[in-house]
Amino acid sequence: MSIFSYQEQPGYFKRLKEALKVTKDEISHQMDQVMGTADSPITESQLEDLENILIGADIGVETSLAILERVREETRGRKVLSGAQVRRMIRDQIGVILQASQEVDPGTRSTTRPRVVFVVGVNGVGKTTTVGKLAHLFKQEGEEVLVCAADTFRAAAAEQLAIWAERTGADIVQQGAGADPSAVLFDAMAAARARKKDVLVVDTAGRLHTKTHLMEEVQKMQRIAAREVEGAPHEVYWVLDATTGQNGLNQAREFFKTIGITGVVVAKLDGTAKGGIVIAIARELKIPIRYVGIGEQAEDLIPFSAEAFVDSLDL
Ligand SMILES: Nc1nc2c(ncn2[C@@H]2O[C@H](COP(=O)(O)OP(=O)(O)OP(=O)(O)O)[C@@H](O)[C@H]2O)c(=O)[nH]1
Ligand SMILES: [Mg+2]
Repeated sequence: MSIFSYQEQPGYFKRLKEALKVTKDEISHQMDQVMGTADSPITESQLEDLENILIGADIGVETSLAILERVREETRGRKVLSGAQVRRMIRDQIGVILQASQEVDPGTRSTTRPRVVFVVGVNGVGKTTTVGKLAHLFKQEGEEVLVCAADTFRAAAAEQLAIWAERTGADIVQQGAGADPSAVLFDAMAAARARKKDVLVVDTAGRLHTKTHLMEEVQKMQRIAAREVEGAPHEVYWVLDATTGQNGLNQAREFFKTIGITGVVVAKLDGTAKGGIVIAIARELKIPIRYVGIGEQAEDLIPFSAEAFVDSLDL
């Protein structure tokens, strides 16, 4: 089953566009100011300004330089480019970067039952909310869902997940605060099998990559999952808070060294001017972006589409 089936969902583009509006307005507005009339030939000083606009939009220094380098190559060859042409080239470059990262993995779901999905990331990025939204999305797609409250660290975490389970009609497995997350996972995997669930979505405690024992805890959970269900965890989603911008990227690099990540979920894309981070992730991490969070409600998680993202950015 393709995980991109929701692109056809009514209002998909409209919702993505709305979430990206602040980022888009910021980039567009600044580009308009730099370019002046779209048809006059572009100068080197304008190219430098454009570079800074992209960096300011959290596309990342490395990625912004790479995008503009392609434009410069073109100007060297053809000498004179209009502002409109440059805009189009930047847009195309962004499209190529996003598309390339998506091709790292064909994006088909495991057919193993239960499919096991881990949700990991640093504190407060939106993991539990993402688990709730994923439960909703999978339910909508006709799957039976079990969620596992493996964040036993924060006292209210299981309670928060239980509310999401109730809201989405998913089953939940939880234990008391302070329980071993691997033990909760073990229970949840047994329950998922016994109740013939299609998918088990596992919420984990927030952790910093610098805390070795916490990173080892996830590795232990990965081993438990693999022992109990073939190929598990089938997905490990790393949640990034879009509002943290470049900081998130640094956290990701460290995280990915220890834990095998299969996909990125960009949460809190709504309302941030730092939406460009999506482009930096795509180019610098080379891990496919699977979903974006565009609000706090159950339906506010949409599958990522490179094409739709570029269209919505509308440069
Ligand atoms: N606007 C917006 N808010 C979001 C989104 N995703 C999560 N949030 C909010 O971000 C806050 C933190 O979300 P949680 O899901 O609790 O984050 P967490 O990573 O589980 O946090 P810890 O378990 O404490 O590490 C909550 O207030 C959520 O409602 C999103 O896509 N958009
Ligand atoms: Mg949480």
